Amino acid sequence: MHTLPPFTRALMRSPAPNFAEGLTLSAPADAPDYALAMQQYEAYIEALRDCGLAVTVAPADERYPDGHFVEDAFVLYRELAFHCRSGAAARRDEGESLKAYLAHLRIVEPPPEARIDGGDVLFCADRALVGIARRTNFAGFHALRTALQSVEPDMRVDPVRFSGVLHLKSGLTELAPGVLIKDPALRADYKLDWAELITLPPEEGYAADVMPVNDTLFVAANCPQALKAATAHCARVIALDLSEFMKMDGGLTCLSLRY
Ligand code: CIR
Repeated sequence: MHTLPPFTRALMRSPAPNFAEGLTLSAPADAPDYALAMQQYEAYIEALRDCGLAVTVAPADERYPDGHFVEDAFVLYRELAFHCRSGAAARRDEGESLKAYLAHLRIVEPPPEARIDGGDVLFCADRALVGIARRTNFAGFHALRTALQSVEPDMRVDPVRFSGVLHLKSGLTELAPGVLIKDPALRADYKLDWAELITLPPEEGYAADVMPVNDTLFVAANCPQALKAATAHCARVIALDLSEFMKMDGGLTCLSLRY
């Protein structure tokens, strides 16, 4: 995989007041708080703007309580905008109203049987990994691989069957080139011995979803081991508290599309 140009933009969608009606693997112990979620959301936007990105925030859409997790609706790579169709029926049409914001890119529609959530797609080192579990099927993987290879014919795109977390990136992301950070809850049917692997303690598993933005690495707040690993590998680290989104199984990367 060739080096991507720096990110200059981010697309986001404001959380709707009914965001607590979104999907969860298990009901949160405390109900998510909308006012606090919005404060956390504003801090996230400001942090991306501090990195020099032009951030566009689409209006909330109450039809989709998970609609602010925009990363699941598209995979962006260079001029490609691959429109994902979630394995969760309730989320399958979330991307429709985002297309207008991505009209300058080449939007690719998958075939009807393809299921995919962008949260299952990890670009790292020399390859793209596509998690196969609840939300993404092999038809989705094949469609995305074809689309990515239409941009970069020699790109390595591998399927990764996994369990233990919602999305592949909930449990595995790239902290620095060739360095992966992992939630011990993730079980993946894929060799990771080509990378340096940092496995977090179980209580910090949520912090396995780190977000590199040019020269800055975003990590979840209140996770000391993850912060230590981040600062060891990256000169500029921003820790963000996303407690209210975590209650809805959402991590750092899923709140924005960076490109
Ligand atoms: C869902 O279950 O789909 C949402 N409540 C959370 C989605 C988070 N997305 C992500 O990690 N990529």
